[in-house]
Amino acid sequence: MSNDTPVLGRTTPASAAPLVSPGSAGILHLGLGSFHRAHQAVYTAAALQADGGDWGIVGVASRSRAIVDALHAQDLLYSVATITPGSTTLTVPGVHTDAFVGAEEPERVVSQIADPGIRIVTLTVTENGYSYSPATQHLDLDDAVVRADLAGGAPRSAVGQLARGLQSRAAAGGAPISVLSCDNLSSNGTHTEKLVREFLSELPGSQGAEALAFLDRHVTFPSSMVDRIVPATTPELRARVSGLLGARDDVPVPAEPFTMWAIEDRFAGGRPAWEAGGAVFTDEVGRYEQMKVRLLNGTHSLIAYLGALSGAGTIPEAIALDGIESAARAVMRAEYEPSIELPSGVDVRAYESELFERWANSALGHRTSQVGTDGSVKLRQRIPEPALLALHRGDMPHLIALTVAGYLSCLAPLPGFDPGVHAAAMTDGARERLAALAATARSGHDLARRAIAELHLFGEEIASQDAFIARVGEFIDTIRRRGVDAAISDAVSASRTTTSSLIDAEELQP
Ligand code: CS2
Repeated sequence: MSNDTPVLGRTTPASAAPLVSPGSAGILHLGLGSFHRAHQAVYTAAALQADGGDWGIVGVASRSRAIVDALHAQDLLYSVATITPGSTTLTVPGVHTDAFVGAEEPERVVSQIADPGIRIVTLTVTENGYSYSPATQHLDLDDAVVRADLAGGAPRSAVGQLARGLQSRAAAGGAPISVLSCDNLSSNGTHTEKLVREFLSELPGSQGAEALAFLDRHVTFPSSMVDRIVPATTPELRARVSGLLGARDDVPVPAEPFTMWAIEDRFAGGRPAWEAGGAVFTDEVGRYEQMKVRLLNGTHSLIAYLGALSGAGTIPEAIALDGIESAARAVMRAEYEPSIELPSGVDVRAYESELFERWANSALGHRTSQVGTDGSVKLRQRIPEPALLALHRGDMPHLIALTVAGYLSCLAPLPGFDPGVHAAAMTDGARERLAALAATARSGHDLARRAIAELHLFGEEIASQDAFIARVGEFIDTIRRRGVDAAISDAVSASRTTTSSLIDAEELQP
């Protein structure tokens, strides 16, 4: 790309015309990361093209000034690169009317939520961004940021910003609004509402009362299930996109062709015609979420941890390994499938075989370290409920136990065990606490017991499941002594011979 190449922007011939003008925002979005830009923004572009409306998006990056500066330098335009091994297709959504950094201007987040022109607040702040305790599932009152937000400082947590914004909105007349979580949390709408209500209830005296009454009457929190694999952008992608576009784009977003959005249709102040982009409005969002969070995300975590331990830097490299493919099939069929109620009309075999195709998309370069990051909060969503269901019906969920063993082996290796570079690249808020436990653990079982039973890493109920904890411990020891392949093969054969297993062992074959 030569220095004369123009930067993507409204006046660049290469740019698609933006679909919105400043001042036409109806949506405030918290979490201006890649996922939002390749998912909700694309659906909103389709809605605006089909149906118009004042549904421009004001994007709030939680901390990153770099993304906000880059977007402003490009008149808030960027491209989404839909990638397969044989093709790269570009689109420029053009739906943002403004962007700013929430950590720098928290009061602006509050006043935007109070602005009657804004009728929906959407969120992609990751599983980590909801300030709840994984052990109790309630607002984390031990978190220093939550405590400061409750004490009345400019709010820094997403829940604090939502609660303070809704408080101002209630005081300013209380125009109806909806808050739409787009993160991989089960019952994400209900969960977000619970946390906002807990925040308001914790305020001293009757400070939160007006806002709580406003929530009862004019605020809805629809749940939604979002799905699109969006890896991190690389310098190589930037160069490729700029070449194809004929204009420099510093913040393109790579994404797979597959995309899905299932939403509960409960919007207090109206909504864009997102169905124009293929969104499904349904009363069965809970089922979609459960299917996706377990079959896709739960299995994704297994692939990421076992892959990293096998030396695979990317998900397609990992799933190409026979042992990991068998483990992925076994965990889906024997442990996740029995735990879900399928949405009407969904063919689970077709859904699963599509998942294997999506994971095999080698052009995406989706890293095992990206999927393995933040396991302490992600696994809390993906693992305990299906594991407990299996345990309560008398089955050991060997492959879920192996996933947890893979996670602990990556993040908290026992002394003398090196999980490799891909595990080292995973970041996790619990890493330090887990490393301290591992440093003095006498065995895999000791480590598993401390993490699950003492730290309550996966909630309270599973903390008392001794047989499960022992199985996790055995796998940690096997990984350390005989290698990850041996642990995979033990888990897959144990899963096949589980006497009360709901499925025929033959079905585990691809
Ligand atoms: C992944 C998800 O990083 C992860 O934990 O499992 O981000 C996954 O790629 C998306 O949920 C796909 O929709």
